[in-house]
Parts: sequence; C-alpha cells; structure tokens
Amino acid sequence: MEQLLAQLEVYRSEIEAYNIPGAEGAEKFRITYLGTKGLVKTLMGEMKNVPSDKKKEFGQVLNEFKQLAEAKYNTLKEAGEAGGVQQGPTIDLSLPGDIFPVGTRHPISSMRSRIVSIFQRLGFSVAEGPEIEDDWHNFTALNLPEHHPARDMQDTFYISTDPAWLLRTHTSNIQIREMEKGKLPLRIICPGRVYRNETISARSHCFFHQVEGLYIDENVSFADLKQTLYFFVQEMYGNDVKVRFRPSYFPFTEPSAEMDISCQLCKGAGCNVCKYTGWLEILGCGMVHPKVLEHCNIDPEKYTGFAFGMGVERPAMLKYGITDIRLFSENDVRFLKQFRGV
Ligand code: 2NL
Repeated sequence: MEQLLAQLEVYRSEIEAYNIPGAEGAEKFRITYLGTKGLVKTLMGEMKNVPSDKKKEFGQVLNEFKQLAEAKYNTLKEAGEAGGVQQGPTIDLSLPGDIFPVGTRHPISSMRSRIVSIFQRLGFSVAEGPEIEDDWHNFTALNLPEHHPARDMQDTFYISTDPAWLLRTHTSNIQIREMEKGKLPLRIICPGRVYRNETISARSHCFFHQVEGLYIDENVSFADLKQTLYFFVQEMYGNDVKVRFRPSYFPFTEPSAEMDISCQLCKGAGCNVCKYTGWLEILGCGMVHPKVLEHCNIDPEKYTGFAFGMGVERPAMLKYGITDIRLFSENDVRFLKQFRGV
C-alpha cells in the first residue's frame, strides 16, 4: 500500500511534466494513461490487492489521480486542436484589449496655439529660434544699451561671459535672425520659452513662454499695428472687449505702447484680478526702432515695421483659473488631466 502511494506520486509528476505537443501528443497521453490498457485501468486492477481497511483511502487517491489525468488530457487536446504547439492556457482573442490612458494637451500649448493661429489667419508665419543665444541677437541688435539692467547677471542666465552665451530673455532673437536673412516683406509670429533669473513664486518663474510678432514692409504704420492687435483681442476675448493703448518705453521700439483690455471677469466694473482698475495689461508693442532695422541691414528710410510681445502664462492662468504659475512645470498628472479636450 505504501509502495503503491509512492508510485502514484511519481506518476503524478510524470503527468504534470508531460509536454508532447499537438493532437498526436494528446492521443499518446490518452492511450498511456486513460486507455483500456492504460495506467489508470491497471491501477484500478490493483484495488483487489489492497487490504479492505485501506480500500476507501486508496479509492479516493486513485480517483483524484484519474481526474488529474483527464484534466491534463483535455488541455492537451484543446492545445492540439488550436494548432498544436502552445502550452498552458489558450488565449481568448475575443476579450477587449487593455485600455491605455489618453494624454491631454498642456494648457500652455493650448494657449500658445490659440494666440498663434489668430495671427496665422492674418498671414503671419510661425518662426522659431535657439534658446541658447549670443549677446548680439539677444541684446545688442535690439538696441539694448550696454548698462541696461536687463543685461545684468542678476537678471540673465549667462552660460559664459567671454564670449557671452546666455539663455534668451525674450523671443526677439528669432525676429533679429529672420531680419538678418534679408527677405522682405516679413510677417512672422514667434512663440517660445524664455528665461529670467527670478525668484520662483506663485506669480513668477525663472522660465516662461512668450509670443512675439513682427511685420516689416514699406509704409507699415502705427494704425496697422493698432488694427492688427484689435483684431487679435476680438478673436481672443470676444467682440465686446474694449482696448486702450498707453504710451510706454522699450529700447527696441519707438514709439512704444502697452495695450490693456477691459477686465473679462468684472467687465470693467473692478475686481481683485484687475486691482479695481477695470483693465488688464496684455501686451507691449511699438514701431521697430530704426537702429534695430539698421543692425539687420534693413534701410529704415525705405522700410518700417511694428512689433509686439505678450506672455502666455498669464492669459492661460486667467482662462483656466490657475492661481500658481509653478503648476505649469511640475507635470503633476492630477493637474494636467484636468485639461482633457481644451
Ligand atoms: C512685452 C513687450 C515687446 C517687442 C516686444 C520687438 C522685437 C524686435 C524689434 C522690436 Cl526684433 N520689437 N519686440 C516689441 C515691443 C514689445 O514685448 O511686454 N512682452 C511680454
């Protein structure tokens, strides 16, 4: 009896290890273990030699053994019918596939596209340029005087000083490079990331995004500038938006102005977003300084042009109700997934 049980254990591991593939392998298994002269039948025959007080126990063990053999046979038969070679459970091809998480557009990308596409409809082409720039394209060509605070180490990330390589502080370097190519007229819109050495807080970051625009041709006037920007804000903020231009100063434009729109939250009545003025500053602009044109070998007697620049973060924060600029660059999916469909 003890010997019989030990022998059964050996057969059991033989069955588990059996791996002759295909329909043939399955049939061979059936004959060896389940056929009329197979092992299960033979073991049944041993029953008569088992002492009567052990018959019940042996019967149970034998029955389990038979079930194991039958289950293995069914698996082998199925695999054999399915083409033969595979082992283990078969694959259910009718099951639905895994669902992959779908990404979302970044709110800065969305806002940049909204801005850029309005100008594209007016005939502006997108131009891009390097984020690592030399002193000429970031400062000197733009008529930034030698001791202007913007050139200070405190405000600009310098990679080296002699020769100076730096992280661009605005996307104007793109426009300088395009003007230097010498193909006029020029009508470009220049989106990109810019860098300033500022303390990071909820309101400001050491890198952010800008869109600048430039239009150069014969007889371009300040009236063209105003009408272009007026079209832009109407497309962006709706037909009931009011605008105002305030005189300002930039070294690279003359005259220069800043443009405000009526606050979209309080419709001009005054709220904490517009600091109770009813107005929001959205961009800076002006007529390209003749010195800047000269620096790019463009004759300021023949050609004139306007330029403007605006940030992307602030309008995005206003539109989506975001109160901390740092959220844009943390890549927290709990933040990002809220912009599905924007
Ligand atoms: C602002 C103001 C401005 C420009 C950018 C520009 C570029 C060239 C020549 C002349 Cl190459 N001007 N860009 C002009 C006026 C304003 O940006 O507040 N930006 C966020």
